[in-house]
Amino acid sequence: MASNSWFTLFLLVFVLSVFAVDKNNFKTCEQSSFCRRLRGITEGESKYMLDLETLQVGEDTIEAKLINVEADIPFKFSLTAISGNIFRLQVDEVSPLYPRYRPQNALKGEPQVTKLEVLDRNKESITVRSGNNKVAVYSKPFKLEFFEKEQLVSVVNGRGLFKFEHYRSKPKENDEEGEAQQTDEDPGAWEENFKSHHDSKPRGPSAVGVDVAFPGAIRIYGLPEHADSLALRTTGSGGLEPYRLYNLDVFEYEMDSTMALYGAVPVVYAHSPKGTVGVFWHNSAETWVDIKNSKDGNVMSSIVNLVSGTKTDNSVEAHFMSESGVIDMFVLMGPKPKDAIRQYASLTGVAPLPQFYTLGYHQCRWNYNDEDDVTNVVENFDAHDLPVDVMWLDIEYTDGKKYFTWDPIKFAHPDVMINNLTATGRKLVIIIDPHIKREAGYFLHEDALANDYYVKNKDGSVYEGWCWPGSSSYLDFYDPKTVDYYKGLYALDKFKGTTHDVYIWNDMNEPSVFNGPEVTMPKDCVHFGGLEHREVHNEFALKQVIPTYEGLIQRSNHRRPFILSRGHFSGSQRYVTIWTGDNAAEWSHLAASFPMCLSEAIGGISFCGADIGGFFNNPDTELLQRWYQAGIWLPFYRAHAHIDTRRREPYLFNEDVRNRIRTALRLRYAHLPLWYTLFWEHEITGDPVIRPLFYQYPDDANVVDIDKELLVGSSILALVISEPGISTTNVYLPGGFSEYWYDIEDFKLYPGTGVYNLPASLDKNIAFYRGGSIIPRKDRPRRAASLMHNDPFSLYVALDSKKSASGTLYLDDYQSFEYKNNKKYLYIHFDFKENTLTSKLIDKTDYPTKEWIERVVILGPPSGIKGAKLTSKSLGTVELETSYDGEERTLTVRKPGVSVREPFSIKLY
Ligand code: NBV
Repeated sequence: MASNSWFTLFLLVFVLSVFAVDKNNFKTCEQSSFCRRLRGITEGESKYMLDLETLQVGEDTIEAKLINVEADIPFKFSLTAISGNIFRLQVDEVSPLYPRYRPQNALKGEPQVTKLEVLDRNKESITVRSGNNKVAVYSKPFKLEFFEKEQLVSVVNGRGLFKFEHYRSKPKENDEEGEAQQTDEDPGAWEENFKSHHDSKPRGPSAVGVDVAFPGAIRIYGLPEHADSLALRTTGSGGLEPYRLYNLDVFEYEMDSTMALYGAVPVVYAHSPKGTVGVFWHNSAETWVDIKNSKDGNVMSSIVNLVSGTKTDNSVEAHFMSESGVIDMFVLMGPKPKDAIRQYASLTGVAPLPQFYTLGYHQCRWNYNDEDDVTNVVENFDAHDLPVDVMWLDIEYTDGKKYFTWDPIKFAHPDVMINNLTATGRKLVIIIDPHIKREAGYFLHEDALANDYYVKNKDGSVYEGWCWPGSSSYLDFYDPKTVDYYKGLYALDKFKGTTHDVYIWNDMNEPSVFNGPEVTMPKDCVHFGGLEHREVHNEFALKQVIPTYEGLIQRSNHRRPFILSRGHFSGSQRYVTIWTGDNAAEWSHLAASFPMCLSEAIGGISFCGADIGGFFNNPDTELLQRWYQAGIWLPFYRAHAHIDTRRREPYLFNEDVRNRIRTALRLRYAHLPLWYTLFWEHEITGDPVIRPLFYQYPDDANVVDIDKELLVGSSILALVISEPGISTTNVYLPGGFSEYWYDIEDFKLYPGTGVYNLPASLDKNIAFYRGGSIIPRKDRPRRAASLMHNDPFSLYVALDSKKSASGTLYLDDYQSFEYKNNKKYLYIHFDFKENTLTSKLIDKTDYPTKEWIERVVILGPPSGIKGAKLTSKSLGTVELETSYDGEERTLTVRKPGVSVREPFSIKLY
């Protein structure tokens, strides 16, 4: 064994033994001083008062002094109307001892304000209006009530849990006589220990928090990332910890847990068939959120309701608690899920359209051993007719975990390997972690030391932690000169061996520090400008991926970047794809992939996936197949496995397994035009690419707890099968009698009347087309998405109960920024009614595509059709061949042969 491998083995054993799954490595709320303090506030009249005598009314904002009555400390309160039915509530210290931090990159820019009108004003309160919405702000006790069209939808500080710990000097421990001072402060307020770690808290306590109630709501969603159900659960009762948002590398994370994971998106949506309202808590410090969800309504209140016939409050609530920063919260007034999610997207941005190939299948493993291994894997995919677009290299490709270098033996000729790959239309993604090996002679480390690029300890020395390379330091992405340098590292002449076809995976960027508190960076580390790590922790990963993104653009400004990031925060969607990290080969982890990615999607991050097969351990073939089948309905489709697992590339299995996986892969590839169109529509509207059922069917109270189903756009409903050995499964089809659903394989029709029990053998891919939609597909099997660019389209016209349908198709060169820069794209609307399919361009743009319409398949077709006529400008009117298949389940119109570029109509007669 080469000494390098011994070292890796040693590290593995080290990591497995020291940091193996163990809840004790991570704090509970009780072990976190600020969470304990804020959670311990007694409910009742708020200790804060708004001094309405200081009220100032502006065009879009009202401002006043908020006073902590007990300590006589003044704060600045403001309420601003933001365009698109959003209110922004901010509280900051008037003159803080240290600057209070606001995240730098979660918002896509300064939110656009809009007019606010005062409706009523007296000594106790002021009521303002913006659009259909009204806010009543009360002075004493300090409280805000939000109304949507006169309906009370949200109450801020109704329970009086508002808290803003102002910065202050540390009280002296001893008075003049040397007597210890009496203090009722939490023992962890000024310094705190966790296991062997000490947090020196040089600035003392600085937490902020507030409770928000959502009267009338029946569920609350959001707060990714957690391995939990989509609907949040009531915390506190039964000892359930609050949902924690603190980006952490949790080794072998467990299911049904409110523990923190790699990403933090502090947005919630409270929902009922009556309406939806959201709150975005704009804060990047460690955050805990206590939740009350009426689905877990407590038994006592139900009994009281029953006996008295009255309704006690069992509404939905969230209590946000952050360690530092300011109170900056956006109330997203909805009124429907779609509106609230668009409002959130209007603040934090959308994912830019990815390249087409990124939606294909990705093959990853920790690790492909060497260049030949990579080449062989792709050859095997080809030999077995299994499509694949991207090969991935994990940390072992580097020279001793020194990122931006190649192992001189195993990856001695990366350019040759990459050219082999790209010659067949494939791409390569390689990993770049944020820790830097502290090794003399390593150019990056030497540059970082010489130019002061690293994060510091509180005493100003360079921070050293332990990660894959051993002793490591961490680039400080808060320092503009580090950011500039980092961008440059991705240049082709700097990162030798890479080409335009190499893309990036930023892993371990929570950041993961093996010997740090809770496996991360100590909170008292210091970033550029004197920022404490405590303030910025959840934003750190986002800070890394921005220069990665810009570095890739700087490198190849004609290709859209692709970056996978593990750590994430609000706003990460503007730069990266994410995945659910180190899951395991267990059925429960397959099940969780749907709610976890759905939660991210409503949190603005649609481009999400889970490691197919499970990262840890070996899946049996049944689990593996179900995973390949369900995974095609998540936006990011990548198989990945831990270094200790058996090889599991799909061609390694027997013919039956291979065939099923091939069928799933081909279904994925056939639907790539739909995925691509949805990503385009996401970019222009903010609508999530995958959607929970409550998003599309907000009036249906039956869907609020559905975790096993999702919608791809509005046209496909997919189900994850997450139990072994089953031959039938239940599926809920929403929408009522008049909503039609067609099985995507045999096109059988099911009206949306609720639960069906359907056959679910391993051969079955369970998904449905919604009647009323037109789904663009490319049905010719290819080896890679990049080889499908010029392929013709098949249009699947799924008719609704009125025999009509509509849909869209977006296309461009599938890789460059020409769609943005020069409007080189086509966005097409298809409509089917009165037996005629028509197409027209939505935007006045052009793209000289060779793509054409190969076939139109009509599901639930009208009967008695004898033929079809196509009319277009260039072809005139031509007769087309038609045929009914499967006892008139479908009607196929063959070879319209018309370019998608020109408007056409096809009339059935
Ligand atoms: O780089 C190795 C792994 C990677 O394969 C995985 O996908 C990441 O989530 N990485 C974590 C490091 C630690 C694995 C135990």
